[in-house]
Amino acid sequence: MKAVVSFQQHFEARDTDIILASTPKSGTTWLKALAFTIVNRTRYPLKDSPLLNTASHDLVPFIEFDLYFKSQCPNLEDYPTPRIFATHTPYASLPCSIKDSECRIVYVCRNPFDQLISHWHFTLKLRRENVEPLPLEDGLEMYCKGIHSFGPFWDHVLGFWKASLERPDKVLFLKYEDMKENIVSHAKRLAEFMGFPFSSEEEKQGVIEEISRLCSFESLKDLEVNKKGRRPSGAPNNAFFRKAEVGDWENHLTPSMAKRMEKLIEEKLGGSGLTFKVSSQVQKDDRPCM
Ligand code: PAP
Repeated sequence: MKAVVSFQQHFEARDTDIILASTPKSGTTWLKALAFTIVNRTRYPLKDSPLLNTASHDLVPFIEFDLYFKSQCPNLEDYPTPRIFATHTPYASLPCSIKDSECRIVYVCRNPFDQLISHWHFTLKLRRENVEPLPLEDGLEMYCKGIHSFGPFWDHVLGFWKASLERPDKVLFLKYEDMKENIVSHAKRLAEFMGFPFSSEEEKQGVIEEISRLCSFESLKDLEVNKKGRRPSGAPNNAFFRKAEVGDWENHLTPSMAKRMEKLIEEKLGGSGLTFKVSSQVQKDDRPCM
């Protein structure tokens, strides 16, 4: 909380900044890898990409956890332009300078069913030895009550969703499931939005495909740094790479748990125009979950 307050009070966005935003477990690690690699592709040839030996979370720091957690006024002047930062802070709580400047925000969201399961697994993996594992029933109960890192899921996604509708040049709203379905078209869209479009020459050479491959789950999870490395907090980097599947929730939630989630999401997001693909099967005929 202290770090978020310092971020709100002291962070001065530049017009050239790129802010990657998400609620936890929605595709942040992936988005960081893609944004960093796309923006820096002329600086680092892909075969020497820093992504090969540095965790995405070290290449693109979280403003709250990594920068303002360590210091109330971190020195952010020396970051190369464009500065790329990440945040889990909800839209309503972002500093004015982010909202008022020309800086761009990329938000990635994920269907709430898979996001819940991914978050639950993450908390199980990171829990201290003396803490009992949280039963999924209790995790769901907390989720439904809005007890969640960085606030209730629906408030988080709706804040950025509405901002993306009002200011599409400022906020790009991406969905994890769409990216899984067609990463090349999304990488292209991301590059254009960030102001680093691929040239037709690059397209012909297959650079977008190459970047998409480099940043894929399969590629990143097998890198030494992600298998063995650790976050400064001690958390293993491999905790950020589990299954990366659309619809894994079906292996965990009972029909009645799923029904409860469905009702909740309908109640919270119904009428907003925001829908999600919730399983690879449903994905085929592109039906929303509500
Ligand atoms: P964070 O918000 O704490 O940084 P985040 O990266 O958003 O976490 O979420 C981790 C999820 O993204 C994991 O999903 P899972 O639990 O369902 O498996 C992780 O496997 C997935 N993930 C990590 N890297 C990638 C990637 N390159 N492509 C697709 N999914 C990924």
